[in-house]
Amino acid sequence: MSNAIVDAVQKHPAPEGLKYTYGTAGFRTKADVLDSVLTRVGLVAALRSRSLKGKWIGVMITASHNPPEDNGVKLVEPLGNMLQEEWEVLSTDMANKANGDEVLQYYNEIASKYKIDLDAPARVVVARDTRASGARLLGCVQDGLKAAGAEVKDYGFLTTPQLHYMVRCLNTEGTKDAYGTPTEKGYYEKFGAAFKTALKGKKPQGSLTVDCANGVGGPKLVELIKYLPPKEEALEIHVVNDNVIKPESLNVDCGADFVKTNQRAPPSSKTGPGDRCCSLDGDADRVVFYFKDQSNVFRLLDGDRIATLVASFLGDQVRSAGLADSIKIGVVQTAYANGAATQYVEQHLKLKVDCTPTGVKHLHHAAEKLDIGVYFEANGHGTVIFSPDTLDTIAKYEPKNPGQADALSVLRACIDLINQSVGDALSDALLVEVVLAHKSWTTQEWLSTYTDLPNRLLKVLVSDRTIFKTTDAERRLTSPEGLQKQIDAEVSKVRQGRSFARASGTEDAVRVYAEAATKAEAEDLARKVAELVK
Ligand code: NG1
Ligand code: ZN
Repeated sequence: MSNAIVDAVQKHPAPEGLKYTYGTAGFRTKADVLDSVLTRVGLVAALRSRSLKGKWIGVMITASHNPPEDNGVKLVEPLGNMLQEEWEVLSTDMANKANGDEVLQYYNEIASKYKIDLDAPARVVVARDTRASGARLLGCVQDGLKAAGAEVKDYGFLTTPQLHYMVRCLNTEGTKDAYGTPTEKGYYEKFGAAFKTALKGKKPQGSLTVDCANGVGGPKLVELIKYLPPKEEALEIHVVNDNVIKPESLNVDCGADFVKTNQRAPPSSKTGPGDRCCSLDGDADRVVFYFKDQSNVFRLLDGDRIATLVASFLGDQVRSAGLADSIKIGVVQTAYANGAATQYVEQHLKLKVDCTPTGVKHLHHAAEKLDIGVYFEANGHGTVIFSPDTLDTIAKYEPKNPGQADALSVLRACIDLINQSVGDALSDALLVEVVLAHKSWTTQEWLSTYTDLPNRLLKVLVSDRTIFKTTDAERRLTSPEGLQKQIDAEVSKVRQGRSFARASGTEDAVRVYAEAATKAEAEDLARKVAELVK
């Protein structure tokens, strides 16, 4: 095995002078400098699996919402969670080893430090999005996995959440926690059936137009539709921007990130006032909704809106089922959540809100502490997780009347409809449709639950972003010294002001967020804070 590892690493030499970091989204950068990283990630994946006695580990090759020339890779833990933090550090160190000998030495060091039996089985699942560089990078991972003697299942093209689903299914097969059949068909059957049951005969109003960012979500949604009830009985879906034959069009002028960042529909959009639309990102783990109102004004329904909608619906179902005393719902947000959304959850829905640092793993961990944890980043990445005790309570509960029985069956179907392993744009979009259908709400009614505070997000290029250190879920700076005081002074000058600055985990920049009572004040505050950061 030793020679094979050295050979595989030498086959994909590391470019000189580059430093790689396993960040919030795994390794992510220009695709043409990633070959060496992918081979090393293959080795780490094999080690991680062996350290867990041969449990399946996932490797997803994607750069999500980033431009077509980028790519990336992330590792998935056995239940579909993000990689453990300790292993992120090991991955970073491994990615930066210069040559075959150093890599082999580090491989053996990890094995001895974690008492990993190198003869134990290693099992790894791989999949990729539709980027042109994906096939080459897959080859690089395969070389690493083969050298480490791992058993590999290659699922070809999948959305990121589908890969997480496969990993969880494979590791729970045949147990009491079995999550589903680890095939694409199994995924579509599970979510399709849950959608039908959760609707309970209610027909969503109008149709839904789904912009697939010209990414892998397009063909997968087309497939999923075949497993949904016929459009005459349930939901009519129009799939747009699903051109994966032209990978250079991925995320270009379309997709969830374009819509959220630019606060407008993709220029190619042909929908009219009131038409319900949503956009996925390039690997279909984010979704945002939107529509044009009667005055043709673009209206965004982002991750905060999905969280409030879903939390309120699940709260209603839990109450109607007679379970309000035993099950508590909470919402987890980041500092980017609009202040009006936080206030709506706390004061109107009367639910607890937790705030965590940016990055889904932080939200996920916080949500795991709740009976039902609803977590979404404002950009549309999120899901709902149910604790094992809550699942047990819901499974065993005997309804006392037909009303309770109805609510209970909807609740049970929602558990199946929501991807428990990770935020899943396809599953989230269907969930939103279920909630709107049950509430008989249009997007306008959904929007009118509260009014967003005007806000502005700016990206500031600085010479060294590592000097920006934060506390309080990234809402306050502890370094550079004195800067937070200056920000506070600016915030106090505007009505309902809130602003914070933090170093991005995925780009070489500092992000500045500001919100205030009026658009002018929010923009002004963002500009002033950005000036202070520069
Ligand atoms: P950074 O670059 O650390 O702000 C961005 C998003 C996160 C998360 C990650 C991973 C914003 C403001 N930040 O993180 O929410 O999704 O990318 O994709 O949207
Ligand atoms: Zn994504």
